[in-house]
Amino acid sequence: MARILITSALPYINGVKHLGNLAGSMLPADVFARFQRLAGHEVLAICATDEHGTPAELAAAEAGQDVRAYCDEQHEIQKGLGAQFGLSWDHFGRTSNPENAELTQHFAETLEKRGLISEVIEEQVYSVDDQRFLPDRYVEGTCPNCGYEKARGDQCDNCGKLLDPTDLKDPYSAVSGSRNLEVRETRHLQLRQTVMEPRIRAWVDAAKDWPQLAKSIAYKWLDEGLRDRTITRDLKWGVKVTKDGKPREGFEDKVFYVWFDAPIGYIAATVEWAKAHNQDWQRWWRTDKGANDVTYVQFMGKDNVAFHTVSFPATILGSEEPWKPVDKLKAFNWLNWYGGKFSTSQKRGVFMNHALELAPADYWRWYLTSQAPEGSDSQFTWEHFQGVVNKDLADVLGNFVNRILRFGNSRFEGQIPDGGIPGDDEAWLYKEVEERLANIAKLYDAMEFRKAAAETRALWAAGNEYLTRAEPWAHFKTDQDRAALGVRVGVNLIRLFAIVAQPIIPFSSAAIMKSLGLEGHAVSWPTGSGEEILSVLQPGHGFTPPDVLFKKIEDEDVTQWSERFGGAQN
Ligand code: B3M
Ligand code: ZN
Repeated sequence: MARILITSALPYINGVKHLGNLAGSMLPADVFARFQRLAGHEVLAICATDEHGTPAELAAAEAGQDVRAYCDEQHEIQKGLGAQFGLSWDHFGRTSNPENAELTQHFAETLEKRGLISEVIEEQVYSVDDQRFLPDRYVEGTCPNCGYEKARGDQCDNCGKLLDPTDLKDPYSAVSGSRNLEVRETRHLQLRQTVMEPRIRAWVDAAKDWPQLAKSIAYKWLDEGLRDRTITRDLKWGVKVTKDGKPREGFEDKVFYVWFDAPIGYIAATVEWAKAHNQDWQRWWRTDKGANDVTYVQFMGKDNVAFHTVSFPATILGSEEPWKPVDKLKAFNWLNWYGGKFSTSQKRGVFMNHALELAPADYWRWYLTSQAPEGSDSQFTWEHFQGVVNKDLADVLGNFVNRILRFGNSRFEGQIPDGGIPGDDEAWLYKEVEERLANIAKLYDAMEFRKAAAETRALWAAGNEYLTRAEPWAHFKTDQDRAALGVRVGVNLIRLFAIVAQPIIPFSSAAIMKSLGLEGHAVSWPTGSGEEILSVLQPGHGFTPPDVLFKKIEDEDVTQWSERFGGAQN
């Protein structure tokens, strides 16, 4: 039994997340966590809302709310949506909690003692009309890289380039729209990443288990050369800057940069979890306290990779304290919305709350996992969503469950029948089951989610193929034992299908288990020979056909949804 720590990028607090956010971090992290639990490992799955920085302040201002009140409300909303999507976090914390402030201040003070932080005078954009500095997203303007006119001070949403507010052309204040801006001097703390560069490079070189996308992004940054990075901002909302545990002189009106405290939030949320459940967080995070046998896996979209392969490692390695660094970093490309981008700020695409009004969580989970933007970006369209769900869930899995349980119900009184001797058809099936189960497990371990879903579907399809070969309904009149064998194997297949489906479609998996009278039974990833796996449920075991498992998505639904949410016309 291994111990696996799983974190997914912390969703910003600034509103409900869209399906792209879900597909590129929270959902695959959950699928992975569920699989590893099934496989018998000790898993700790941690997430939290990322509540600091300009995104939070700007969203609160737009909502006309005090930022703390806004965060309280949005945290509950995101937590609730996560639960409705079946995201099985062990803990969903908040970076605005005291645990994170304490750790963030600890890291900054420790890094300073190691000579890795320096106080510098910086030039920052200042708005004369707003009488304030405009860090990060408080300033917008034209991207120097691609010419996009609504680029934000920290990053261009169009081309993805990370920016400094002073890089923008024709800048204006996001608060007031004022163009009466100046560059003024202000005191800040910098993390000396330049000093850390060889150390970080050596660490990336040694990282054997990172999938390709993460590794190539890490090298791109290292090869461009690291820059010292300012880790404080002229803002009110955030973690206060301290020295020796007291407010730091000259920094009374400043806080740490959100990207400095957010990854520390992974640790802080684990501390929250430990307090809530009387557990030991250090066992997961301190290599001197047992975390050396933890495998730590991170999930995130590609735009977050640099922060996790360079900046956060600079923080924890630079502290020279025995923190547990990431072992495997899984990054995702974009899920696109009709060829364009999902966008929170522009409210384009489908958001988690609306998605649940349209279709059950499992439809989304299946679609977003089987079409995960792994090797390249993937494209969402309503027709594609309809096609995938109807084919895979309704036609392949749902149809199998219905055929067997209906037939078993009408011909064998809703109980697994005895009789029949396994022959060629069963031998073929046993082999299929063994091979596909091994493949699925291997693909999950490698975090190849699209392929794991495809192989899961192939296993379901093998069930249908078995029925085509064994034809229990055709044999019922002439050879009842053969029909009985088909049903017995079929019902066992249903149990197997529900278990292997559990990481991706947990709600449907539970519904199927319920129809087999196995509601709430502890399950684990099936091991043993195909024959053993398909004879767990014995003659006499009762079942009830479920109501419609997967209602098909109709053409009218697609028409309606396209009208409501747009699509091609965007
Ligand atoms: N909140 C960005 C994002 O949601 C950021 C991730 C933080 S991970 C520590 O894309
Ligand atoms: Zn750009």
